[in-house]
Amino acid sequence: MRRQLAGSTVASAALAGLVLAGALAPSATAAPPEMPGKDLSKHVTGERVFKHLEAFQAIADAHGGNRAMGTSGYEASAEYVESVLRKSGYTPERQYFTFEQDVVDALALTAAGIEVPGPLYPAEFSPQTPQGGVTGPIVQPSDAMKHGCTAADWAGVDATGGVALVSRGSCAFSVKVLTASAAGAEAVIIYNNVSGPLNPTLGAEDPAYVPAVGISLEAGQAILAALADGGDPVATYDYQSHVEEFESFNVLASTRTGDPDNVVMLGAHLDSVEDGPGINDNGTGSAAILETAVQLARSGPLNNQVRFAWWGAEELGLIGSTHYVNDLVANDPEELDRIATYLNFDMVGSPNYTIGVYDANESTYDAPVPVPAGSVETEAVFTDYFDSIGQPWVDSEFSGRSDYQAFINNGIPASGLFTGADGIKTEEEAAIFGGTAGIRLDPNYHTPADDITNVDKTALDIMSRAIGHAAQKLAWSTEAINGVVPGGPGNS
Ligand code: DPN
Ligand code: ZN
Repeated sequence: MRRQLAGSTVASAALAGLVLAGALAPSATAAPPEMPGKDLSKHVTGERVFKHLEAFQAIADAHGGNRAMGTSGYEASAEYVESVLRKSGYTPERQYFTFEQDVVDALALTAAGIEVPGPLYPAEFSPQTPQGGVTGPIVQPSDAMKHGCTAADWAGVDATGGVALVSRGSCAFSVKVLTASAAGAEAVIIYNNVSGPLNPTLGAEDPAYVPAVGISLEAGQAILAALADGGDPVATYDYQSHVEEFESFNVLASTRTGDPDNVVMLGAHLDSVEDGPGINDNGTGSAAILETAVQLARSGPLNNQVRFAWWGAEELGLIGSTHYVNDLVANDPEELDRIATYLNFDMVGSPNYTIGVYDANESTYDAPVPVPAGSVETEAVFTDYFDSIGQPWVDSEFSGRSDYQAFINNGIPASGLFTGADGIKTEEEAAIFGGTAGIRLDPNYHTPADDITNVDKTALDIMSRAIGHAAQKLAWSTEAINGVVPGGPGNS
């Protein structure tokens, strides 16, 4: 029924084109059906999205400098999103969830007379220390690289009661910890072998582990320099935590029109880290889908329903999006099946940006996660758009490192856009997009400097328009992704 209606709309639009376009008429008749309504890539602009970013910045400023899970800054961010949505005719809903999380009671490391600069990352699955910490002589393996991967690396070293200082490299963190502990060490400090912090995991629990902590290469070098300077060769590592239950929520809103049996989802996490206002990460994605919702509500009837999600507690481990998907898996699997595809936007205004598209077709990166059927076609919505306007783009690894993870783990196709976080810009990328090679794509990632002054407006504009375009295109048809024909059977 609707298929015919849509067809006749297209025919008359094409006819109008024929009359107006004159000489262009022959190619116009061969063109695929045009989407009706105004072109959202012209309306979801960086300028409009930036207004929402200013609101998020003002919220952070008024609430202690961040918008993190569980804070009044998060609540105010949600209220802002909800109020904009209501003005556009949406009925936003909160989906509350609870989860358990470690709360740190004590975390400190001193070595060779210095307080070791953070961040300190207790290795995942390593035990806590007693209160007051573990104190012992600093001991290092004898291998040249200080990797400490084999018993031989510790042969001839008296590590008993010591705090082992080892470098990342050659073997798993768990092997380093077990080897040092077998040699008699009571704690292990692992420093990075490349610039930047180290957040190690030991993979699983093991009673043979001793407390272990990851530090940056720079912090490791500071310890070695202090030792060389004659600092007291003793270290104390102190770490205790306990588990607490927290509550947070997602904000969800669906278009009033469009087929609820064939839903296109757009999501962005609304929470920041505790350390900063989170304007690029992820005010940008949140603001871009908010403006997309506003503009889509004004763009006329839709074939498919579009659902927007502002996820909570992403920064604590993709918790809100995982809750949403797992809840559907457990309680309403048919509703999950109605989701045609999921588009994720996490950081779309990085100061040293690349225009990145999640590489679902694995043309550049092998994906370390499942890539559901339809993801390749979802990626193509973005890449075809960029190609059509002559905008260069690069692949960004389809890594699952954001809120699309739960969707792809449950067979929902996905893609998304990303301008970069802690990755280093290559010379090639600098040649394409400008910016500075050799430094991070977002030097302010997860710091207090991730603020409104450090968002790149060009990147934000390019990405916002692409998001508007993708929403509109998929609201028109997901046929390429899941074979559902607009207005076809079961789709009215
Ligand atoms: N998940 C990200 C965050 O919110 O911090 C950013 C990120 C995604 C970083 C993918 C690296 C790769
Ligand atoms: Zn993020």
